[in-house]
Order: sequence, then structure tokens, then C-alpha cells
Amino acid sequence: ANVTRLADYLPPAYLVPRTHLDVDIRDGHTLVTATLTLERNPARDDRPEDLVLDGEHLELLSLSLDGASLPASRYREADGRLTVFAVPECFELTSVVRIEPEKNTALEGLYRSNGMYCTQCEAEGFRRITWFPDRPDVLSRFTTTVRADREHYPLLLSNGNPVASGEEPEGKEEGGRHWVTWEDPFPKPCYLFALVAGDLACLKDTFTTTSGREVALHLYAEHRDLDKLDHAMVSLKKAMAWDERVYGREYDLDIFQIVAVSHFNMGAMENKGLNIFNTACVLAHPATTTDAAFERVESVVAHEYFHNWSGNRVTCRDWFQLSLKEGFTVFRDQEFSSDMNSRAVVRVENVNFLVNHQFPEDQGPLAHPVRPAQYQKIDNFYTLTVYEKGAEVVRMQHELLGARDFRRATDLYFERFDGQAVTCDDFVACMEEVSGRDLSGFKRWYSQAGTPIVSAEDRYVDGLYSLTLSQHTPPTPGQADKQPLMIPVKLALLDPQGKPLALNDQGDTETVVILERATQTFSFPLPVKPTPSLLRGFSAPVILRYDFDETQLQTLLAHDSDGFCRWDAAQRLYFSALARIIEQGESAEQQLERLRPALEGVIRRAAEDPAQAALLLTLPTETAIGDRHSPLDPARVHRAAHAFKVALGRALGEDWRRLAESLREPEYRADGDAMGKRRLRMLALAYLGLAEADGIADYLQRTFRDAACMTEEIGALGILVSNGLDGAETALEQFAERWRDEALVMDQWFAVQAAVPGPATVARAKALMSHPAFEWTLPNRVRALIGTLVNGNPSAFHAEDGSGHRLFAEALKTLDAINPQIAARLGNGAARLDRLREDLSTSLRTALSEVREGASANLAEVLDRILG
Ligand code: BAL
Ligand code: ZN
Repeated sequence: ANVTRLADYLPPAYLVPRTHLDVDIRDGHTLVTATLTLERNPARDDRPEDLVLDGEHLELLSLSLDGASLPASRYREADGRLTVFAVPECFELTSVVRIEPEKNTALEGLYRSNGMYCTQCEAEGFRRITWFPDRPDVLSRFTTTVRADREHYPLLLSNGNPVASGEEPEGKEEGGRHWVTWEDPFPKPCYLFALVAGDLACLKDTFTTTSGREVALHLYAEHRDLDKLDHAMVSLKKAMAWDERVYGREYDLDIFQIVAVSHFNMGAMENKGLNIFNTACVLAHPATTTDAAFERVESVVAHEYFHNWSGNRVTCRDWFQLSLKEGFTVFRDQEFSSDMNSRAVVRVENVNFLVNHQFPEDQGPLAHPVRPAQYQKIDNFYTLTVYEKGAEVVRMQHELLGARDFRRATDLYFERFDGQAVTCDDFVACMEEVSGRDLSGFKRWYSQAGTPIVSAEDRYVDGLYSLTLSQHTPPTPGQADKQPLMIPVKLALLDPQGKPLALNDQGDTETVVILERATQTFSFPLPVKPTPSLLRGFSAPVILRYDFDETQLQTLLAHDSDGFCRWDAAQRLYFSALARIIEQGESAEQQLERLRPALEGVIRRAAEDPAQAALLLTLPTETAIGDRHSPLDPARVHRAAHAFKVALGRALGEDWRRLAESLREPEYRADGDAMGKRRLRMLALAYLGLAEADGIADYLQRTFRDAACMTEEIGALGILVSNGLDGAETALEQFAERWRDEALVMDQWFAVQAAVPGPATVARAKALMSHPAFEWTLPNRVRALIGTLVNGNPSAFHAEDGSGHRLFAEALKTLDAINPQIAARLGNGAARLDRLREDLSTSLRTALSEVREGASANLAEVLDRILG
């Protein structure tokens, strides 16, 4: 296989200060004329004489150097490379290529989506548009002319500012064509190039920057979706103001554009001045969009906007440094969301996601460092580790330096490296320079894979409390031996009433200790033996082992002022209760009785923060429970989790009923308070549904029918369907009828059905694959149906008859022929193969081995790592 290694990095042989593109969109094909101004890179003292460009799926029509057509003997085209022999120091190269966007189902490069043309170039899609040194450290100033039929594509967009436009001479065959030229004054790597041609509706607004410049904000979507852009616009303006206030970063062009696209591999893309978004991450309307999706739109709009500085103005030297922009930008969007919403709730949601998705990645066959050392397809490294763990690595630096020095360090970073392509080392060097701290040990977080385990033990003797922390990182593929990391552990020590004790003479009740060696002991003189509140705010992405007793956990759950620690205490209580059901065969009712007082305490305080209460009262997912038992037996986990939830629904039935009624709002409101109430109310209804409480089917049918927003409508539908309650099938039919023209709503319809636990869902999913609304070429639809089954429904995916595995294999094969990136991403869902009960593991291995034959490079890399 073709492996790229960080250790082999060489600066580019040639630089491209200027790029002129002419993209002529015709029916059935597009002609791209690229004129590159090239100069040999002075940083390469080996003075390479050949120019090597990247290109895929291009039909080269002509090639000329300084205006003279090149004979075939002067260049060679092979294996995705165009080598032009013996080129001068400085020259201009013009290529004309023919491409077929209409046939591009991989959704990389230029492609068609619902009648419009759009692009996706990160990471290596630009090479599907023209011959170019497709690597992030080649920064070029782009001028782009887009030409197309005026009637069908009235809108022609690219990066930067529009500088000229016109009509093409009318001819019989060429009637009504027009063109627009865009100039981007900022040098950028080609992965940030974008182009859109279509007939779209536009929501317009403006933003005035701190220095008084007015920026036009244009948000584009299909005409029918114009009413779904308001939330994105509000979010964008908040994000622009936030980046000025918190990071001192102003927007730099006269116009900022977002285009919503239905067919999209990622969530969104931060192309300079022309963000392209998956419709799922930008469109929002209460009638069609859940509260959770509203929050996601806010955070993704902010994320892509923040990239304008963390990613675009300062970009990555090579793709190994991906977390330089992604980890940092995720940290930025998380902090933005925390400032816009409830900080405690956002933090718990972020941690919950990390712990339940990134931790398993870091502990399985796909584990890799935040800065990987090698890859076959970089597309496979847009991972939770690079993004979410990368964000935690930046968060720890924020914690270590404090907000003031962190800001000074980011100011230095943006100033020093503006217009450059740099590395994670450059980022950390700014942190070191500003703070005067040596972070060389800390940098292992970038190079060492695996989730560290921090074990805590404590003693209280003669008024002295001693806390001994030890760290250990288990081996990961290719990294057997691990070094100690620098781990900030934020802590408080609570008295028996749950009040934090003073930790020093200044009366501080919270402190951060730094664990740098394998084992260290920290001591505090205290008047009583405390309950430790450890890893507050989840101060480091580690697994904390401490032998909490139940009383301590109940103290933390009831009294801790730290939202993460309260939630973590609840999770520990749930996991222990479930372990006793799964491993010791104890009854769910018995376990529930043990927890009941603590849960009633949470419910009593629910009005303080309904969203937080909902988080505290939500059980871990079956996937998360399964990850704590070996071997993994999804059916058994499902039985235990289901029994426990039913018991919880029954035992607290009166509380759930009261919440369901008292949290009902007479009218729809979009604010955080209303969202929190809806969240807790839907959870209460879910427990009543599980318990099949008297009259609940009728109640849910009414909720479904009279819903004031999609959160209630799909929520009620989901509860009806997952519990097989009366009216479920009718509601499904009505829903499909009502929403058949709303793609994002239909995604939810597929997902709700794919999420029903149990093996019967495999047959249902199979039938849905033949539903007229199911489309293999639409990534959102594939993720909704197959992604939900594989990643969110272990008792169906791992059905004992192997049917889930066979369906998975079929889906992978079909998809791989259409869209290798999406196939490979879906393939990640098999990463627990070696943890499964033996018969299930064998069945999954057999299914995957068949897929491996003939798999694309993307999918092959993932399967090889999983199959070992
Ligand atoms: N750069 C790819 C999409 C994102 O992370 O913003
Ligand atoms: Zn990003």
C-alpha cells in the first residue's frame, strides 16, 4: 500500500504564487483551464528540475509552458502524477482538462448536487479539478472565472470578491451563457478553493467589524429552503462578534458566503469566503429541525467561520498537522457554544461525546495519535481523535496557561504565522514562549495514541489527606511502550455535607495538580476525611479510576458544584447498577430501588436546570455499556439496559407524568430555557413509553399529532416506534406522507426506524434500503439508515443470526463503488470486532473479509486495520 509518512516531509519543489482558473461548465462535462505561475522553492537546496503535479480523473487536452505547447516527450502522466521534465526556475504552465462532474458520485472535486454544481477539495479533491501541487503548504493567490448557462445557473460563486462579470457572445449553441470572475487576495492552499454554480435563493445581511468595515453576509440555499436560513445567519453574526471579542480576530474580506448543499460527505467546509455546508448543518426551522440540530447548526456555522483564522490565514504544513486547525477550531467552537448556552450542559455534552466515541477509537484497532505519523488515505484521519481529542489537548494548554496567557499566545501565533503553513510544534512553541513554561513533556499528547488511565488512591491520617495519582497508557497499534504525559487534574475536596473544603491558607476550594510522572502524591491538611471531586470540568481526556463508594457518588451527584462531576457520578452509579444486572444477574428493580433516592433528588431539583437534569437522568447508551463488559454481548446488554429503563419508568412513573405535563409549553419558543424543558419532557415521555404506562400510547399519538415543533413530533414518533406502541405504524406512514419532500426530515424518519433495538430491525432496514426515498448517493440518507444501525444499535447490528453483519457488508460494497470516503467512514463501525463474543466476531470477520477483496484504497485501509 501507498504509505505517506510524517518523517518523509520535504518542502514543495515549486511554489505557485498565482493561479488563474477558468472553469467552463457545459452540459455533461466541464473544461478547466489553469494557468499557474511557478517558481522553484528556494527552501529546496537539492534544486529539483522536474515539476510534479497531482491530478485524478482528468482528461488532459493541452499543456503549454510560457505560451508554447509542450510535446508529449516533455511530460509524463502516470499514477495520478503529471511530471513536466526539466522546467526553468520561473515559468507559467497552462493546462486544459476535461472533467465530468455529472458522474462524480465520490463528492470530491467538482460535482453536481440537486441541479447545482459545487466543490469539495479538502483534503485532496482539488486534484480532481485540475493539475496542481495538491498539498497544503503550497499557497497561491487565486483568480477564478466561472462560466455557465445563465438560465440554469444564474449564480456563479468562488472565493474572495467578485471583480468582473459579463455575457458570453450569443451563438446558436451557446445562447445565454454568462461568466463571473472572482479574486481572492489571500494566498491559500488549493484545499480551500471553492466554486458554486446554481439557481439559489439568498438571505442577505451585513456585519460591521470592530474596525468599522461592513461585510456582506450571503447565505444560499434552494429556493424552497429560504425560510430555513435565519438561525444560521444569527449564529454567524454571533460567531463573528465572539471571535473579535475573545480572540481579537476580525473578518478580512468584503463578503462572506455560505451555500447549503444536499450531497455532502462532511458536515461543512471552511473554503475561504465561500463556506459550503451540508444542508443538515445549516438549515433550521422549528417545524423541520430538532432542538439538537439547532444547536449543531450554531456550532458548525461558528466552527467553519472560526477556521477563517485557525486554518485559513494560518494553515497546516502537511496533513499530519490536521489537528493544528481542527483541534484548535473545535476548542474554539466548544467555547463559543459554552458562552452562548449553558456552559455546564455544553461541557457535559462534549465530554459525553468524547468519552463514548473517541475513547473507544483510541482503545481499538483504529487508534492513532492526534498527530498521526503515517497514513494511506488522509480522508480516513478526519477522526474523533484529531478533532475531539485534539480539542482537549488545546483545552489543557488553555488550562495550563490560564485565559490571559493563552490569549497572548494565540495572538502571537496568528501574528507570527499569518499567511503561512505551519505545524503543531509551532503552535505549542507560542504557548511556551508566552508562558515561559517547558511544554516538551506535554507534547507527547500529540504523538502518543491511547487513552491514559489515571488511578487515584487516598488516605486520611492525622488530619492529612494524601492523594496518590498514577498514570498508565495501554499499548495501541504500533506503539507498545508509552511515556508519562503531563496531565492537569483539577480537584476539590468535599466535606460530608458536600461543601468544598479550603485547600490552603488562602481559602481556595479548587486547585489543579499536574501529574507528570508515573506516580505522584499530593497532600492537603484537612479537618475531615473528604469526598474527592476529581478531574473537574474533565480537565484532561483520561479515564479516572477511583474506588468511589455509593455514598460518595451520591454526595457528588447531589452537591458538587461542577457539572461534569455530577454527571460523572450519575454515570458511575448507572454503570455499577447495570454491571450488577449483567454480571451478577441481579434484578433491575432491585438495582433501581438502590438508586431511587439519588434520582428523586435530581428530579426534585430539575426546575433549576431542566437540560442538566435530563443529562443526569439519561442512561449510558447500550454501546457505552457494552464497552465496559468483555466479551461484548450486545443482546445481553440490551436486555439489562432495557429492563433497567423499564424499572426506572415504572418506579418513578408519577414523577415522569408530572414532568411531562408541567413542562409542556403552551406555545413554541426557541430559547435555551424552552429547549431544556422540551428535552426533559421528552425524556420523561420516553420512560413512560418504555414502561408502557397507562394511556401513554394515546398521549404520544396526540403529542405527535399536535406537536408544536419537530423536537416533539419526532420525539413522540421515536417513542411510539421503539416500543412498538399502538399507533406506531400509522404515525410512521403519516410522517412519511407529510414530510416526503423534506430531505432532512426524511433522514430522521429513516433513523428513527433504524434505531429500534433488537434483531428484527435488520429486516426492517433491509426493506427500507428498497424504499423509494432511499438513495445510496446521498450521504445523509446512508448515515441515517445504515449509520444509525451500525453505530447506534448494537443489538440489531450484531443480531445473533449474522443478518446485521451481512447487511453491513452488502452496504459497504454498494457504497464503496459510489463513494469510497463514506464507505470507509461506515467501515469504522466494525472496530469492535475483536471485542465481540466469539461467534459474533467470526461472523463479522467473515462478512468483512469478503468486502476487503476489491475494496477502494479508502475502505481497504480501514478494513486492514480492523481485520489485523
Ligand atoms: N475542514 C473540514 C471540515 C471542518 O472540519 O471544518
Ligand atoms: Zn474544522
